[in-house]
Amino acid sequence: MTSGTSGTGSGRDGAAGHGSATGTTVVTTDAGGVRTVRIARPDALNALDLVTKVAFRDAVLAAAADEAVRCLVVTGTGRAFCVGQDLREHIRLQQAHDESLWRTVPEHYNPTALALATMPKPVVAAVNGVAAGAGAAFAFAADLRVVAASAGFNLAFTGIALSADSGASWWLPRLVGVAKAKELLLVPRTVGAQEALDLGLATEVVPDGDFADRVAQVAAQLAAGPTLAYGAVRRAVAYSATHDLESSLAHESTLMDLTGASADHAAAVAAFLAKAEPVFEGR
Ligand code: T3D
Repeated sequence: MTSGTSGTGSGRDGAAGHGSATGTTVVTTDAGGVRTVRIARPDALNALDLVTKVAFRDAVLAAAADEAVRCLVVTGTGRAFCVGQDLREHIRLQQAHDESLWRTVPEHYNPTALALATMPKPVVAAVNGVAAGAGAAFAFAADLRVVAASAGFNLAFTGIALSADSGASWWLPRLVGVAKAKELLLVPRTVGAQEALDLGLATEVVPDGDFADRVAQVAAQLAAGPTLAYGAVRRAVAYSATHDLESSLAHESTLMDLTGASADHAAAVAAFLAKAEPVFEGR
């Protein structure tokens, strides 16, 4: 396993970080096909200032593009996962009439949200603490949300008179239904881990003491799985959300052709018939 400490960019053996006056705010580590991207501003509850937004986006895009990465884990440091926009920086930029404020959704949040949702490999949100605003939306884009028992979600946007961004309005109704989505957006509060599990926001709740081990176990299992098929499942589910049955059947057919011709499929069928454990190469 390697970990990064500074600088921009990412690599299997290095960091995806963006140095700042206060040091590195996004750190990547690699272990056995699992890329972990960790927001590291614990004193600010991992709020997204400009430096962190850029570093996080670039780290997520790098994980998406790297074929050696077979599972991405996004997480936070300290008592929060990520509380969204850094409101201290935000007010400073507002008061300075800084135009970069208006570019942050299209330039930072949207590419990050899209890459999390569409990269051809599984994504796990390891929700170690409270996830708010854009932070919650990024967690919603993951396939699995492993949530620490002390963590929670807060759809904070309207609390500061904003609508919703980073896909929050897209994911929420799909995860919890339209009525609950509106309630959580109109009357923001911190939804605790157990309620999040009951609602379908969390896929799993883990005692805090077991959290790191469980995340590592889930991620390792996915990284050792049939990556091509996982990516195809992501595409199929996303496609079906906006298409009718007939189109979705046709799309499934295309993806079955793709995965049916894969090395992993042939090897897994042979392993099944030989009553052996399959070994997936990810292709
Ligand atoms: O440019 C654009 O287009 C805007 C894009 C916006 C995208 C967004 O993400 S909007 C949503 C921004 N986030 C929020 O509004 C969340 C605000 N925070 C909260 O509602 C609460 O802090 C939490 C529910 C997340 C956690 O509550 P709690 O009770 O555990 O902690 P706390 O006491 O409220 O906060 C602890 C500290 O963190 C506190 O600072 P202090 O008093 O200890 O010096 C608080 O100010 C700070 N903090 C929390 N959230 C943020 C933050 N500082 C800066 N930015 C934050 N987002």
